[in-house]
Amino acid sequence: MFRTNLCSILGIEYPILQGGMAWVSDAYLAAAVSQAGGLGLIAAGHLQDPQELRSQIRKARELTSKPFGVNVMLMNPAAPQLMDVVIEEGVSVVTTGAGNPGKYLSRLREAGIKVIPVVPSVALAKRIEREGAHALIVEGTEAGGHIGELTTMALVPQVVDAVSIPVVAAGGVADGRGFLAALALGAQGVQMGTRFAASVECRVHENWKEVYLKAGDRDTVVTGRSTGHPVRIIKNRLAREFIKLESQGASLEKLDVLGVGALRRAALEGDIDMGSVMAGQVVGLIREIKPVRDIIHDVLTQAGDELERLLVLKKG
Ligand code: TUI
Repeated sequence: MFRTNLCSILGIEYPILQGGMAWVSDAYLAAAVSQAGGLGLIAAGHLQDPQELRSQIRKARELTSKPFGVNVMLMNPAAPQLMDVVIEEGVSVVTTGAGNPGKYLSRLREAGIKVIPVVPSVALAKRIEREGAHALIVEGTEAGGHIGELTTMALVPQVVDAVSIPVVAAGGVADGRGFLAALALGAQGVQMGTRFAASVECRVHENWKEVYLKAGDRDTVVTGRSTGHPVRIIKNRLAREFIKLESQGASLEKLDVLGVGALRRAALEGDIDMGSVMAGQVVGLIREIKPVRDIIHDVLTQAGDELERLLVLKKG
């Protein structure tokens, strides 16, 4: 069902990737998604100790024999050491975010690891294809966390036209309608973050999940535009104070005081007031915390139903 070439490249059943979310997606979530036929990703964005990543990878291996991946956030100062561990452990797939992974590509390829960088533009997509990526995650500004400027709807078809490797659409996808739309734009799969964070298997703090259930379409906001590192989070006291400081032209140091540790505070400690609750704009679609298996099943079923409806429309 909806099997694409991406499934063969990654050795997965369904073309659904789980976003690698720092402090949110650990070995348990990644293994659950892979076990259900998608591609789970262990996030390393928050890890400073490479040995911690090693034990996460080994944990996931205990939980599933299916392929899974690691997401390395390139702004993390520990990224080079984390890449070493990924190579030593022979993980199936690496996704990267927040930068150009060019300098790691040949080593990862030589180790037989599939590399799927997140790109926010056509220019970077073309460059990374030339450098040897196996596929690309094209992420629109609807996504949660660190984001680019263009929307998924506008960016995905432009990248699809510009490259010949498979494209995975991310940002704004949380159900079967988004999945089908992404395929219609030429993507061979989707990546979902917010939807999988709101799963039974995700070990993020319960307060975070509660926030997702209550949130509506206008409840996210972009912080950090003035710093050059825009981050979409739930509108809370932290977001309001951060944006106020930015509008007053606050220094990076001052903003850092508010921002550093904020994601950990929300995800681990459940501080949903002064913590950074990252979420995509689709958070308004999250109405239930579901098991990962049901999330994937429901996406595929809804996509099938919607496709049938469109085919009836086409017949007129
Ligand atoms: O990486 C993400 N989203 C993330 S990472 C993260 S961890 C964190 N962030 C802030 C504070 C504390 C922890 C939270 N969310 N998404 C993938 C993504 N990558 N979105 C946009 C990009 C991107 C941006 C610029 C990729 C490449 C790029 O290249 C610039 C260049 O030309 O080098």
